[in-house]
Amino acid sequence: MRSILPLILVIVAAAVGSELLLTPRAEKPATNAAADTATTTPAAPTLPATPAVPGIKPVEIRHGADNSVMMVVPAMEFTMGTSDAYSDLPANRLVPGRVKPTEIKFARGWEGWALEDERPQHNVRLKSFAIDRYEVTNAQYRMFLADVAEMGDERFRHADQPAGKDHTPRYWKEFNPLQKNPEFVKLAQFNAATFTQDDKPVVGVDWFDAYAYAKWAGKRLPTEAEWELAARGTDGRRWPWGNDWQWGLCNIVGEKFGADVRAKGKEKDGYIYPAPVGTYPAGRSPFGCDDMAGNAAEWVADWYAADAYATGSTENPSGPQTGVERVVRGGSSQNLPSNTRCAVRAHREPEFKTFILGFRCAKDQ
Ligand SMILES: [Ca+2]
Repeated sequence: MRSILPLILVIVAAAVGSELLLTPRAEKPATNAAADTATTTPAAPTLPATPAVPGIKPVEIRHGADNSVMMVVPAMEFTMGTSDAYSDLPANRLVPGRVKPTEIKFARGWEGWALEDERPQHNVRLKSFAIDRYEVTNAQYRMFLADVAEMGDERFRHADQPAGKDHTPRYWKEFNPLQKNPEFVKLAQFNAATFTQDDKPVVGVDWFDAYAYAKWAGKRLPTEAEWELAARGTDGRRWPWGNDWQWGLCNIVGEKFGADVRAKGKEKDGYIYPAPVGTYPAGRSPFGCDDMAGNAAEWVADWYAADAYATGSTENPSGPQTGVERVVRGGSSQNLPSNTRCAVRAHREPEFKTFILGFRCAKDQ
Protein backbone atom coordinates (compact mmCIF):
# COMPACT_ATOMS: atom_id res chain seq x y z
CA MET A 1 0.00 0.00 0.00
CA ARG A 2 1.49 3.23 -1.06
CA SER A 3 0.83 6.31 1.03
CA ILE A 4 1.04 9.79 -0.42
CA LEU A 5 0.21 11.83 2.62
CA PRO A 6 3.22 10.68 4.65
CA LEU A 7 5.40 11.94 1.85
CA ILE A 8 3.59 15.23 1.97
CA LEU A 9 4.26 15.46 5.67
CA VAL A 10 7.90 14.60 5.21
CA ILE A 11 8.10 17.39 2.68
CA VAL A 12 6.50 19.84 5.03
CA ALA A 13 8.60 18.72 7.97
CA ALA A 14 11.73 19.21 5.93
CA ALA A 15 10.62 22.65 4.95
CA VAL A 16 9.34 24.13 8.15
CA GLY A 17 10.53 21.94 11.00
CA SER A 18 9.03 19.04 12.81
CA GLU A 19 7.06 20.37 15.76
CA LEU A 20 3.53 19.95 14.51
CA LEU A 21 4.87 21.10 11.18
CA LEU A 22 4.33 24.66 12.26
CA THR A 23 7.68 25.94 13.45
CA PRO A 24 8.11 29.56 12.40
CA ARG A 25 10.71 30.57 9.91
CA ALA A 26 13.11 33.45 10.47
CA GLU A 27 11.79 35.57 7.68
CA LYS A 28 8.36 37.04 7.94
CA PRO A 29 6.78 38.26 4.75
CA ALA A 30 4.40 40.96 5.83
CA THR A 31 2.07 40.37 2.94
CA ASN A 32 1.55 36.75 3.82
CA ALA A 33 1.09 37.44 7.50
CA ALA A 34 -1.54 39.98 6.66
CA ALA A 35 -3.23 37.59 4.29
CA ASP A 36 -3.33 34.82 6.83
CA THR A 37 -4.76 36.96 9.59
CA ALA A 38 -7.03 39.31 7.69
CA THR A 39 -10.71 39.16 8.40
CA THR A 40 -12.58 39.02 5.15
CA THR A 41 -16.21 38.61 4.31
CA PRO A 42 -17.00 35.53 2.25
CA ALA A 43 -17.81 36.52 -1.27
CA ALA A 44 -21.40 36.06 -2.31
CA PRO A 45 -21.52 32.88 -4.36
CA THR A 46 -21.97 33.45 -8.04
CA LEU A 47 -21.88 31.14 -10.97
CA PRO A 48 -18.32 30.54 -12.08
CA ALA A 49 -16.54 32.03 -15.04
CA THR A 50 -14.97 28.65 -15.73
CA PRO A 51 -14.35 28.08 -19.41
CA ALA A 52 -17.22 26.09 -20.79
CA VAL A 53 -16.69 22.37 -21.09
CA PRO A 54 -18.80 20.61 -23.71
CA GLY A 55 -21.69 18.82 -22.05
CA ILE A 56 -21.17 20.42 -18.63
CA LYS A 57 -23.08 23.38 -17.29
CA PRO A 58 -22.55 24.51 -13.68
CA VAL A 59 -25.85 24.51 -11.81
CA GLU A 60 -25.94 25.63 -8.20
CA ILE A 61 -28.52 24.95 -5.52
CA ARG A 62 -28.81 26.11 -1.92
CA HIS A 63 -28.80 23.76 1.03
CA GLY A 64 -30.30 25.47 4.05
CA ALA A 65 -29.22 23.21 6.89
CA ASP A 66 -25.62 24.39 6.82
CA ASN A 67 -26.10 27.49 4.66
CA SER A 68 -24.18 26.03 1.75
CA VAL A 69 -24.04 26.27 -2.02
CA MET A 70 -23.96 22.95 -3.85
CA MET A 71 -23.29 22.16 -7.48
CA VAL A 72 -25.46 19.65 -9.29
CA VAL A 73 -23.74 16.85 -11.17
CA PRO A 74 -26.13 14.97 -13.47
CA ALA A 75 -25.92 11.25 -14.04
CA MET A 76 -23.09 10.67 -16.45
CA GLU A 77 -20.05 8.64 -17.40
CA PHE A 78 -16.56 10.01 -16.94
CA THR A 79 -12.92 9.08 -17.26
CA MET A 80 -11.50 8.22 -13.82
CA GLY A 81 -7.85 7.74 -12.97
CA THR A 82 -4.71 8.42 -14.91
CA SER A 83 -3.51 7.06 -18.20
CA ASP A 84 -0.10 5.46 -18.50
CA ALA A 85 0.50 7.94 -21.28
CA TYR A 86 0.53 10.74 -18.73
CA SER A 87 3.50 9.44 -16.85
CA ASP A 88 6.13 11.22 -18.90
CA LEU A 89 4.63 14.10 -20.75
CA PRO A 90 7.03 16.53 -22.43
CA ALA A 91 8.08 19.26 -20.04
CA ASN A 92 6.85 21.95 -22.39
CA ARG A 93 3.25 21.06 -21.59
CA LEU A 94 3.68 23.44 -18.66
CA VAL A 95 2.76 26.81 -20.15
CA PRO A 96 5.14 26.60 -23.11
CA GLY A 97 7.88 29.19 -23.15
CA ARG A 98 6.97 30.68 -19.80
CA VAL A 99 8.17 28.15 -17.28
CA LYS A 100 11.77 27.62 -16.31
CA PRO A 101 13.24 24.14 -16.02
CA THR A 102 13.47 24.50 -12.23
CA GLU A 103 9.78 25.27 -12.08
CA ILE A 104 8.94 22.30 -14.25
CA LYS A 105 10.89 20.07 -11.89
CA PHE A 106 9.11 21.68 -8.95
CA ALA A 107 5.65 21.30 -10.40
CA ARG A 108 6.28 17.71 -11.27
CA GLY A 109 7.58 16.93 -7.80
CA TRP A 110 8.95 13.56 -6.88
CA GLU A 111 5.90 11.65 -7.95
CA GLY A 112 5.51 12.83 -11.51
CA TRP A 113 2.21 12.87 -13.32
CA ALA A 114 0.90 9.43 -12.56
CA LEU A 115 0.92 7.10 -9.58
CA GLU A 116 0.29 3.40 -9.63
CA ASP A 117 -2.94 3.52 -7.63
CA GLU A 118 -4.47 6.02 -10.09
CA ARG A 119 -4.35 3.37 -12.78
CA PRO A 120 -5.79 1.98 -14.87
CA GLN A 121 -7.71 4.88 -16.28
CA HIS A 122 -11.24 3.61 -16.72
CA ASN A 123 -14.76 4.80 -17.43
CA VAL A 124 -17.15 5.07 -14.50
CA ARG A 125 -20.86 5.83 -14.55
CA LEU A 126 -22.44 7.70 -11.64
CA LYS A 127 -25.99 8.58 -10.73
CA SER A 128 -26.76 12.24 -10.19
CA PHE A 129 -25.64 14.00 -7.02
CA ALA A 130 -24.88 17.42 -5.63
CA ILE A 131 -21.60 18.43 -4.02
CA ASP A 132 -20.56 21.44 -1.97
CA ARG A 133 -19.12 24.22 -4.03
CA TYR A 134 -16.68 25.02 -1.24
CA GLU A 135 -14.83 23.14 1.45
CA VAL A 136 -16.80 23.22 4.72
CA THR A 137 -15.82 26.42 6.52
CA ASN A 138 -15.11 27.19 10.15
CA ALA A 139 -18.34 29.19 10.30
CA GLN A 140 -20.36 26.21 9.14
CA TYR A 141 -18.54 23.85 11.45
CA ARG A 142 -19.27 26.15 14.39
CA MET A 143 -23.00 25.66 13.76
CA PHE A 144 -22.49 21.91 13.91
CA LEU A 145 -20.54 22.17 17.16
CA ALA A 146 -23.22 24.36 18.70
CA ASP A 147 -25.86 21.72 18.01
CA VAL A 148 -23.61 18.95 19.28
CA ALA A 149 -23.03 20.93 22.48
CA GLU A 150 -26.76 21.21 22.95
CA MET A 151 -27.99 17.77 21.99
CA GLY A 152 -24.94 15.52 21.70
CA ASP A 153 -23.89 13.70 18.55
CA GLU A 154 -25.86 10.48 18.97
CA ARG A 155 -27.91 11.14 15.87
CA PHE A 156 -24.93 12.01 13.70
CA ARG A 157 -21.98 9.92 14.72
CA HIS A 158 -20.61 6.95 12.84
CA ALA A 159 -21.04 3.55 14.49
CA ASP A 160 -17.27 3.13 14.73
CA GLN A 161 -16.60 6.56 16.22
CA PRO A 162 -14.31 6.26 19.25
CA ALA A 163 -16.16 6.62 22.57
CA GLY A 164 -16.06 10.05 24.17
CA LYS A 165 -14.92 11.77 21.03
CA ASP A 166 -14.68 15.57 20.98
CA HIS A 167 -15.51 17.09 17.57
CA THR A 168 -13.56 20.30 18.21
CA PRO A 169 -10.94 20.83 15.48
CA ARG A 170 -7.40 20.26 16.65
CA TYR A 171 -6.21 23.79 15.89
CA TRP A 172 -9.07 25.54 17.61
CA LYS A 173 -7.33 24.69 20.85
CA GLU A 174 -3.76 25.48 21.84
CA PHE A 175 -1.79 23.01 19.77
CA ASN A 176 1.80 24.02 20.35
CA PRO A 177 3.37 24.96 23.72
CA LEU A 178 5.46 27.54 21.89
CA GLN A 179 2.31 29.56 21.28
CA LYS A 180 2.82 30.91 24.80
CA ASN A 181 6.26 32.22 23.84
CA PRO A 182 6.09 35.88 22.68
CA GLU A 183 9.17 35.45 20.49
CA PHE A 184 7.57 32.49 18.75
CA VAL A 185 4.35 34.38 18.24
CA LYS A 186 6.27 37.29 16.75
CA LEU A 187 7.96 35.10 14.18
CA ALA A 188 5.18 32.67 13.47
CA GLN A 189 3.41 32.91 10.17
CA PHE A 190 0.20 31.71 11.73
CA ASN A 191 -1.96 32.65 14.65
CA ALA A 192 -5.33 31.60 16.00
CA ALA A 193 -7.16 33.23 13.09
CA THR A 194 -5.18 31.20 10.57
CA PHE A 195 -7.21 28.13 11.48
CA THR A 196 -10.40 29.59 12.93
CA GLN A 197 -11.36 32.43 10.59
CA ASP A 198 -14.98 32.06 9.52
CA ASP A 199 -14.42 31.85 5.78
CA LYS A 200 -11.47 29.46 5.86
CA PRO A 201 -11.94 25.72 5.50
CA VAL A 202 -12.19 23.83 8.75
CA VAL A 203 -9.05 21.72 9.15
CA GLY A 204 -7.71 19.53 11.92
CA VAL A 205 -10.81 17.35 11.74
CA ASP A 206 -10.73 13.59 11.40
CA TRP A 207 -12.91 11.37 9.24
CA PHE A 208 -15.42 10.84 12.05
CA ASP A 209 -15.83 14.60 12.42
CA ALA A 210 -16.45 14.92 8.70
CA TYR A 211 -18.93 12.05 8.72
CA ALA A 212 -20.87 13.48 11.68
CA TYR A 213 -20.94 16.99 10.23
CA ALA A 214 -22.30 15.70 6.93
CA LYS A 215 -25.02 13.72 8.62
CA TRP A 216 -25.92 16.67 10.85
CA ALA A 217 -26.31 18.81 7.71
CA GLY A 218 -28.54 16.24 6.02
CA LYS A 219 -25.76 15.31 3.64
CA ARG A 220 -23.05 12.68 3.35
CA LEU A 221 -19.41 12.58 2.34
CA PRO A 222 -18.86 12.26 -1.41
CA THR A 223 -17.58 8.96 -2.73
CA GLU A 224 -14.12 9.03 -4.19
CA ALA A 225 -15.63 8.71 -7.68
CA GLU A 226 -18.08 11.56 -7.11
CA TRP A 227 -15.28 13.76 -5.84
CA GLU A 228 -13.13 13.05 -8.88
CA LEU A 229 -15.94 13.72 -11.37
CA ALA A 230 -16.80 16.99 -9.63
CA ALA A 231 -13.13 18.01 -9.71
CA ARG A 232 -12.22 17.24 -13.32
CA GLY A 233 -15.34 16.70 -15.36
CA THR A 234 -15.46 14.16 -18.12
CA ASP A 235 -12.26 14.70 -20.08
CA GLY A 236 -9.66 13.29 -17.70
CA ARG A 237 -7.95 16.63 -17.16
CA ARG A 238 -5.09 16.83 -14.74
CA TRP A 239 -6.21 19.84 -12.68
CA PRO A 240 -9.69 21.33 -12.31
CA TRP A 241 -8.89 24.04 -14.85
CA GLY A 242 -7.13 21.87 -17.42
CA ASN A 243 -3.95 19.99 -18.20
CA ASP A 244 -1.36 22.73 -17.79
CA TRP A 245 -0.01 23.86 -14.46
CA GLN A 246 -0.38 27.58 -13.73
CA TRP A 247 0.42 29.55 -10.61
CA GLY A 248 -2.33 31.43 -8.84
CA LEU A 249 -5.20 29.06 -9.58
CA CYS A 250 -5.13 27.27 -6.24
CA ASN A 251 -3.48 27.31 -2.81
CA ILE A 252 -0.52 24.94 -2.73
CA VAL A 253 3.01 25.06 -1.38
CA GLY A 254 4.71 28.07 -2.85
CA GLU A 255 8.18 29.41 -2.63
CA LYS A 256 9.67 26.39 -0.97
CA PHE A 257 12.14 24.12 -2.73
CA GLY A 258 13.54 26.90 -4.85
CA ALA A 259 10.72 27.11 -7.32
CA ASP A 260 11.39 30.78 -7.71
CA VAL A 261 14.13 32.39 -5.67
CA ARG A 262 12.70 35.81 -6.44
CA ALA A 263 9.65 34.91 -4.40
CA LYS A 264 11.75 35.34 -1.23
CA GLY A 265 9.33 34.05 1.33
CA LYS A 266 6.21 34.88 -0.57
CA GLU A 267 3.70 32.30 -1.53
CA LYS A 268 2.80 32.77 -5.15
CA ASP A 269 -0.78 31.94 -4.28
CA GLY A 270 -0.83 34.38 -1.36
CA TYR A 271 -1.33 31.90 1.48
CA ILE A 272 1.01 29.67 3.42
CA TYR A 273 -1.83 27.97 5.26
CA PRO A 274 -5.53 27.67 4.36
CA ALA A 275 -6.98 30.50 2.28
CA PRO A 276 -10.62 31.61 2.50
CA VAL A 277 -12.69 29.24 0.41
CA GLY A 278 -13.29 30.48 -3.11
CA THR A 279 -10.14 32.62 -3.27
CA TYR A 280 -9.16 31.26 -6.70
CA PRO A 281 -12.20 31.53 -9.00
CA ALA A 282 -10.11 30.98 -12.12
CA GLY A 283 -9.22 27.53 -10.80
CA ARG A 284 -12.77 26.24 -10.51
CA SER A 285 -13.71 22.84 -11.76
CA PRO A 286 -15.90 22.31 -14.83
CA PHE A 287 -18.89 21.86 -12.52
CA GLY A 288 -18.10 25.09 -10.68
CA CYS A 289 -16.54 23.67 -7.51
CA ASP A 290 -13.82 25.76 -5.86
CA ASP A 291 -10.56 24.61 -4.29
CA MET A 292 -10.73 21.04 -5.57
CA ALA A 293 -6.98 21.42 -6.05
CA GLY A 294 -5.18 22.47 -2.90
CA ASN A 295 -6.23 24.59 0.09
CA ALA A 296 -7.62 21.89 2.41
CA ALA A 297 -7.15 18.28 1.35
CA GLU A 298 -10.50 16.54 1.66
CA TRP A 299 -11.76 13.40 3.34
CA VAL A 300 -14.13 11.35 1.19
CA ALA A 301 -16.34 8.41 2.12
CA ASP A 302 -14.38 5.46 0.74
CA TRP A 303 -11.99 3.14 2.44
CA TYR A 304 -8.69 3.19 0.57
CA ALA A 305 -7.49 0.28 -1.50
CA ALA A 306 -4.51 0.63 -3.82
CA ASP A 307 -6.16 -1.59 -6.39
CA ALA A 308 -9.60 0.02 -6.23
CA TYR A 309 -9.38 1.32 -9.79
CA ALA A 310 -8.34 -2.06 -11.11
CA THR A 311 -10.93 -4.09 -9.22
CA GLY A 312 -13.76 -1.72 -8.28
CA SER A 313 -17.18 -1.36 -9.86
CA THR A 314 -17.63 0.95 -12.83
CA GLU A 315 -21.21 1.78 -11.75
CA ASN A 316 -21.45 4.06 -8.72
CA PRO A 317 -18.32 2.67 -7.03
CA SER A 318 -18.19 3.25 -3.29
CA GLY A 319 -14.88 1.62 -2.43
CA PRO A 320 -14.03 -1.49 -0.41
CA GLN A 321 -16.33 -2.71 2.37
CA THR A 322 -13.58 -2.45 4.97
CA GLY A 323 -10.14 -0.99 5.27
CA VAL A 324 -7.53 0.67 7.44
CA GLU A 325 -7.38 4.14 5.91
CA ARG A 326 -9.93 6.46 4.34
CA VAL A 327 -9.30 8.24 1.06
CA VAL A 328 -8.17 11.89 1.00
CA ARG A 329 -8.43 13.87 -2.23
CA GLY A 330 -7.26 17.09 -3.81
CA GLY A 331 -3.96 17.92 -2.13
CA SER A 332 -3.49 20.90 0.15
CA SER A 333 -1.77 24.18 0.89
CA GLN A 334 1.39 22.16 1.56
CA ASN A 335 1.50 20.11 -1.64
CA LEU A 336 3.40 20.34 -4.87
CA PRO A 337 1.44 20.77 -8.09
CA SER A 338 1.83 17.11 -8.97
CA ASN A 339 0.04 16.06 -5.80
CA THR A 340 -2.87 18.43 -6.27
CA ARG A 341 -3.91 16.71 -9.46
CA CYS A 342 -7.53 15.58 -9.57
CA ALA A 343 -6.59 11.91 -9.82
CA VAL A 344 -4.22 11.72 -6.83
CA ARG A 345 -5.43 9.34 -4.11
CA ALA A 346 -4.02 10.11 -0.68
CA HIS A 347 -5.15 8.13 2.34
CA ARG A 348 -4.97 8.29 6.12
CA GLU A 349 -6.31 6.47 9.14
CA PRO A 350 -9.74 7.85 10.07
CA GLU A 351 -8.58 9.32 13.41
CA PHE A 352 -5.85 11.41 11.75
CA LYS A 353 -5.99 15.19 12.14
CA THR A 354 -3.74 17.75 10.54
CA PHE A 355 -3.78 21.38 9.52
CA ILE A 356 -3.99 20.52 5.84
CA LEU A 357 -7.02 18.25 6.02
CA GLY A 358 -10.73 19.17 5.86
CA PHE A 359 -13.70 18.05 3.73
CA ARG A 360 -16.76 18.97 1.71
CA CYS A 361 -20.13 17.21 1.57
CA ALA A 362 -22.38 15.72 -1.07
CA LYS A 363 -25.95 14.50 -1.26
CA ASP A 364 -28.17 12.51 -3.60
CA GLN A 365 -29.86 14.70 -6.13
CA1 LIG B 1 -9.44 21.35 -1.44
